[in-house]
Amino acid sequence: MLVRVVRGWEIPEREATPEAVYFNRRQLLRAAGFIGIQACVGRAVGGRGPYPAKRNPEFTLDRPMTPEWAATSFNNFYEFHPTDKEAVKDRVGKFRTQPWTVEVTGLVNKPAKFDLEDLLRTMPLEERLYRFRCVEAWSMAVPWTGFPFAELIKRVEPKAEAKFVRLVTANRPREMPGMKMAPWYPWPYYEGLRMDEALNPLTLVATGLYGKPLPKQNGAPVRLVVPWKYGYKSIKSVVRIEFVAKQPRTFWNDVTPNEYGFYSNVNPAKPHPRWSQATEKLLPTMEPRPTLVYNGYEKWVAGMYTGKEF
Ligand SMILES: Nc1nc2c(c(=O)[nH]1)N[C@H]1C(S)=C(S)[C@@H](COP(=O)(O)O)O[C@H]1N2
Ligand SMILES: [Mo]
Repeated sequence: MLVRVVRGWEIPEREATPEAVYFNRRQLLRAAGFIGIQACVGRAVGGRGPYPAKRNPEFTLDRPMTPEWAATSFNNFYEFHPTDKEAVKDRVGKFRTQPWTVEVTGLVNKPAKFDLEDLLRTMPLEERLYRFRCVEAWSMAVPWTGFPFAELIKRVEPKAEAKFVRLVTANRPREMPGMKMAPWYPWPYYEGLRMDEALNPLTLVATGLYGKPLPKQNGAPVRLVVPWKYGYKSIKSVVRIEFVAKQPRTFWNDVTPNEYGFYSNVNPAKPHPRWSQATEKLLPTMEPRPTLVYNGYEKWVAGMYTGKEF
């Protein structure tokens, strides 16, 4: 109840308050014990499973890690709220993430239905610090837990004709209140990668964040993380993975084709039709920072491209 009252005065104020001031006030509230109750409750349930996983030292950051409260309270997840990023976390309660099955179909020798618990037991989980850049120009830097997508792909043995991978999010309008608010979108959310992009060692299947299972607002229980591409390629709450011969359609490209392409590689030199991509703003201070080509992952990914796939 207290949280409700607080939100009441936060919302109008926020519109007239610079982001930095707003977020600092949240930090104060948190220190005073008004928010952050979730952390204590989580501990009491017990059984941390595979978390935290061992950190892979290959991936280091050039900026401070985003505080956990910021990365878990400022979310794009249109299925829960199509416009208010701070409302998402308060609207995920009905979403059931257990049990969870990921179906892998299409041009593979070994189609499979993976139980998430089995994946957690059998995949090589590790922690990676990655930069994450939303096309809207905010960015964060967070510790994901997960395994390389390539490990899962190996298990299903794609056929030679498989040239692309298509991924689909859960379709549960009764548990995802944002879907009904925006019925004109082509639900369920879908994304895709070229096969070499899917196999690139950077492409992670994430099941955790900050050494704990993924919060629902961040795509529980399993999502993709493609750190050199704009955030919308990192599809959340994945239920189906299909191996296909032709470049699949993608959600944002279908909604706004002149603004969002298939590749969507981060590029400071290519402005969005409605704003520049030359700088980004770090959560939660919104401090500006130059955008890096391929989000700083050129060394790992530039070899896959001719230079035109932006
Ligand atoms: N299913 C689904 N996946 C999604 C989205 C979404 O609305 N639905 N939003 C995307 C966008 S635009 C971004 S920036 C990231 C945000 O991830 P985060 O909330 O964990 O920061 O998720 C991506 N994955
Ligand atoms: Mo985004």
